[in-house]
Amino acid sequence: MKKATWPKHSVLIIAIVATWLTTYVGYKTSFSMKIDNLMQEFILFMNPLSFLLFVYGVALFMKSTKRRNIYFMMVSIITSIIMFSNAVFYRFFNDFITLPVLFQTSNFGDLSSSITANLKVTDIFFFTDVLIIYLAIRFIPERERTEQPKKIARKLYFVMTAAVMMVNLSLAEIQRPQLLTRSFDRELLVKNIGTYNYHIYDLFIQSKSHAQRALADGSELVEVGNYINANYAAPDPTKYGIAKGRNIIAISLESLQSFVINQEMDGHVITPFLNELTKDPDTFYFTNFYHQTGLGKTSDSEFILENSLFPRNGSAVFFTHSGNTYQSMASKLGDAGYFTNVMHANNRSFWNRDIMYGALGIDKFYDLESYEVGEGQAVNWGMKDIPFFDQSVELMKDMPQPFYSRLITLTNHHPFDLDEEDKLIPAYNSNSNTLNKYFQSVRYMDEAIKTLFEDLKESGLYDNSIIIMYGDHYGISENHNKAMGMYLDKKITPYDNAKLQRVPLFIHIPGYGQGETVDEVAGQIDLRPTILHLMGIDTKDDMQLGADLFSPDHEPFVIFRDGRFVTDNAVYTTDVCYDTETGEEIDAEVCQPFIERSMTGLDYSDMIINGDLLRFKEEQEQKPGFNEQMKK
Ligand code: GP9
Ligand code: MN
Repeated sequence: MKKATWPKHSVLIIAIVATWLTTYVGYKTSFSMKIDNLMQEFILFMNPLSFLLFVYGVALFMKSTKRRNIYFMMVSIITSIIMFSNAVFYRFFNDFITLPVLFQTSNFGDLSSSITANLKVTDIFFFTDVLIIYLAIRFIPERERTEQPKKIARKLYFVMTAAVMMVNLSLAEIQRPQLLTRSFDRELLVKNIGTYNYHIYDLFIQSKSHAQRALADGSELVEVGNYINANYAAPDPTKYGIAKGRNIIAISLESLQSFVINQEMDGHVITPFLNELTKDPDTFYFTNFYHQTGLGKTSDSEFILENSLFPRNGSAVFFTHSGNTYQSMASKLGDAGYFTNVMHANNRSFWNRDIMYGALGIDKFYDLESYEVGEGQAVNWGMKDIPFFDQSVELMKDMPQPFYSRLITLTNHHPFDLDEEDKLIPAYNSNSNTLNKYFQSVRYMDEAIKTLFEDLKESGLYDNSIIIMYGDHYGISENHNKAMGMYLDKKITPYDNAKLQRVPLFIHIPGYGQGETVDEVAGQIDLRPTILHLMGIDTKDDMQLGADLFSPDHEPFVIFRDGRFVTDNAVYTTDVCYDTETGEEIDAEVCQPFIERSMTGLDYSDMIINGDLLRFKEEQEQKPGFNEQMKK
C-alpha cells in the first residue's frame, strides 16, 4: 500500500481547522446570535481564527514532538470546555460567561437544578476537535511532523496571525464602531471578536475595574455630583410623606413581567388578584415600568432599588463590589429609626447576599435558616411562596416597628416547575415548555400574593404599612420569541423584546383612597427616591441616578443596562429607533440625543461603583462641620 505523504505540521493545521470549525458550528447551534448580513456571518466565521492561530502556533517553539502533542490536546480540551460551559450558561442566562460570575462557585451549587436541566447529550459535540486531533496524532507518521520550522517561517506565521487579527478587528469596527471601548453587550463582543478573545478582553476589563478603585481620588465625585444635582426631581408636595412612619413591605416578584397582567391565557385569567389590585383605590399601578437588570438578575434589581444606581455590565455587582461604601435606602431608613431586613428563604450566600447586605446596611437577613420548610412546602428552587409569606408575616409580628422588610419570592423562577396541587390553571401549549409553564407558575404567584395580603390583614400589620411590589426582571427570554409571538399573536421584533422588559409595579397604601394607574415611562432606578419621598425622607443630597416617579419633573426616559432605552416617543434597540406606540421604525434623529445621555448615565453609574466614590462622600460628611456647611 502506498504510504500517504503528509505535509509538515499537518497536526498543527488539523488542530487549528478542527477547533475553528467546532467553534463555529457551536456558535450556530448553541447560541441564538442575531446575524443581520453576510458580513456579520463572515466575521462570526472568522473570529475564532486569530486566537487559534496564535495559541496553537506556540507549539512551533517546542522541540519535542511529544510535548507538542500534549500541548495540542490540552489547548483543544480547554477551548472545548470554554465553548461547552458558555453554551450551558447561555441556555440559562442568555448571555456569555464573565469571569467574576465564574469565580463565585458558591452560586453554582444552587444553580445546579437549572444547569442539569440545561445539559444536552449533544453537548459532547463541543469535544469533536479533541477527538480529531487525537486521531491525527495517532495516525499521522511521526517523522513527517518532527521538524522544527525555520525561524523565518515561524516569523511569517505570527505576522500572518497578527494580520488575521487586524482584519477581524477592522471588520468588527466597521460593523460596530466603539465596540471595544463601550462593550455594553457581550453578545456583540462574541459575535465580533470571538469567544476566546472575548474572555481575554473580559479578563482585561475586570482587572481594569480593580485598578479604577485604586486610582480614584474623589475628584470625580464633583463631576458626577453636578450631573446628579442637575437631574434632581423635587417631590410632588401632595405625595411627599403620605406614608410617613408606616412599615415598608417591599416585595420582589420573581420573573414577573407585565404582559400577563390583566390578560388571559386560553380563557384563563392569569393574575386575578393583581388584576383587582390595579383597580384598587389604595393602589398606584404602573404600566410602563421597566426592569434595568443585567447579568446579576434578582441581585441587580435589589441593587438598583437600594442605591438608585445601575448595576454593572457583564458581572453581578453584588459579587464584584460588595466591599464598596453605599448610601442605600436601607441605611437611610435605618438612620430614620427603621428596623431594616431582607426575607428570602434561600442560602444566605446566594448572590453573595450575606456579604453585600452588610455593605448595604441591612440590619438582619432572614435567610433559609429562619424558615421551616415542611413536607411538601418546597418546589423548584426551594420554599414555596405561600408558606414563605405565611412564615414571613409571623416573623414580622415580632419585629420592632417601624420596619422595612424586603421579601424576595422564589417559586416563579425558571424552569417554572410546580407541584400538581399548585397548578391552578392548565399549561399553555406552544413550542416553548418554559413559556407553557410560566403562566401556571405566575398564577401560583398571584395566589401567594393574595395570601400575603390576607395574612397581613389578620396580623394587624396591614393598615400601618405601605406595600410595594415589583417584578425583578424578565422571566421569558428572547430564546422564546417564537412561542411569545404565538401567545401575543404577532411576530416578535427587537422593539417588542424591549417593550417586553416591562415589569409590574404596585404601590399599595392601605386607606389612601387616591390611587390610580400611572402610564409614565420609568424604571427600577426610580424606586428609591419615590419610596423615600412617600415616607417623607428627603433625597436632595443623595448620589442617586433615578427620579421620584410622582415628581412633576420626572422624565419619561428609561435606560436599560445594555444601552437600549425607552422614552414616551421612542424605543431604541439594536441600533434602530422605533415609535414607542406603533413599533414602526422612525427617524434616528429622534433617538440621537438620548443615545448620548444614556451612555452618560451608565458611565457615571459605573464611575461611582468602580471608583467606590461614595467612600469619599462619607469621609466628607464625617468631617467636623461638613454637615453644618451642607445645611447652609
Ligand atoms: C435566588 C433568587 C433567584 O436567591 O433570588 O435569583 P435569580 O436567578 O432570579 O437572579
Ligand atoms: Mn429573579
